[in-house]
This record gives sequence, structure tokens and C-alpha cells, in this order.
Amino acid sequence: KGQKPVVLWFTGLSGAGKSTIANLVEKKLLSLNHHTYLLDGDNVRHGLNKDLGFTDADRVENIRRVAEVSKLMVDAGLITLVSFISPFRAERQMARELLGPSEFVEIYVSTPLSVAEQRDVKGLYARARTGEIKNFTGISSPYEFPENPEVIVETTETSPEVAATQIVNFMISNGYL
Ligand code: GGZ
Repeated sequence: KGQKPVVLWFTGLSGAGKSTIANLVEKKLLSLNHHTYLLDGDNVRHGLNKDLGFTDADRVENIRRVAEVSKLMVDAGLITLVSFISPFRAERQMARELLGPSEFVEIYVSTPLSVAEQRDVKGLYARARTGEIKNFTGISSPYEFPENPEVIVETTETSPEVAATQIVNFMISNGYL
């Protein structure tokens, strides 16, 4: 069994489906006996980054720390899944350069704002529209879509299961698995 440590960097709007798809990819990798770790808001923003909110400066610092931690995890030999909005091109580029070209795979979880807002699973878009939540991505804070991601998954017409399979197939075709 061969495994090439790599960061799978998921980017997309709140509610796009990043975490759902990343969790499915991780499940598939574990069932193939690969060693993985998933970094997301739940295990990073509540701990290491609990001093950070959602201003531009805090998001930049959030992503900087996540990129550094993901590098440590790749050094430890793990396939590292990173699931954050990561709205700014400059910070995703910083992560790409930190990891190196063959250890950074950018995955754009592409969902139109209108679709994410209609889903509004957690009711956050509604609260952003009223102004109760400030600096909300897509409403009152920018999202800069990736121009050259390694993988694009479209979530309006593709199920999370099919999206996860698409990502695993990319990894096989490109020698990561
Ligand atoms: C965007 C926010 C905000 C604001 C709270 N803007 O759908 P969720 O709930 O579970 O995922 C969102 C998560 C985004 O955190 P990230 O660390 O991924 O963002 S970034 O990469 O930009 O640093 C959302 C919730 O936190 N949330 N307030 N204002 N999302």
C-alpha cells in the first residue's frame, strides 16, 4: 500500500457542503487503510483558534495557522483534509506555497450563493441578511472563488457521495493513493 501525504484543501461558501464531502472522502480513505486527519472549524476554531472571529484579519490568521498545522500533519505522513471557507485567494496561495506543488490539492466546492442561502441549514444566512451576523461570507464579506483549483465539485447536480468519489479518483489518477 502506498500513500503520498498531501493536503486536500476544501474551499467554498458556508453551507456549500465542504464538511459533508470531506467527511465522506475521509471515510473512503480510512476504509482503504490510509492514515488521515480532518481539520475543520469544529476542531480548530473551538481550540487553537478560539481567539479568532470573522473579520478579514482574523480569517487571514485562521487560515495561516491552519496552513501551518496542515504542514506539520503532512510532515507526520498523514493525508490531511482541510475544510474551511478560506475565502481569500492570497491565503490559499500562501498555503499552496507553504506545502509545495505536489502536496497541495485545492478542491473548490462550488455552490451558487443562492443555493447555499436557500438551504440555510443552520439559519445563518437569514441572520446575516438581517445584519444580526456581521461579516458573513457571500452577504457582507467577500468570497474569492479559485481560478485554478485541482478539483471542482459542483454540488447542485452532484450528490456528496459522487463528489467524494470524484476526489478519490483524482487522488488515484495523480499517484496520491
Ligand atoms: C462565515 C461564519 C460566520 C461569518 C459564523 N462568516 O456553515 P458553518 O457556519 O458551519 O461554517 C461557517 C464557519 C466558517 O468558519 P471558517 O473557519 O471556515 O471561515 S474562514 O475560513 O473564513 O476563516 C459558519 C460559521 O463558521 N460562521 N460566523 N461571519 N461563516
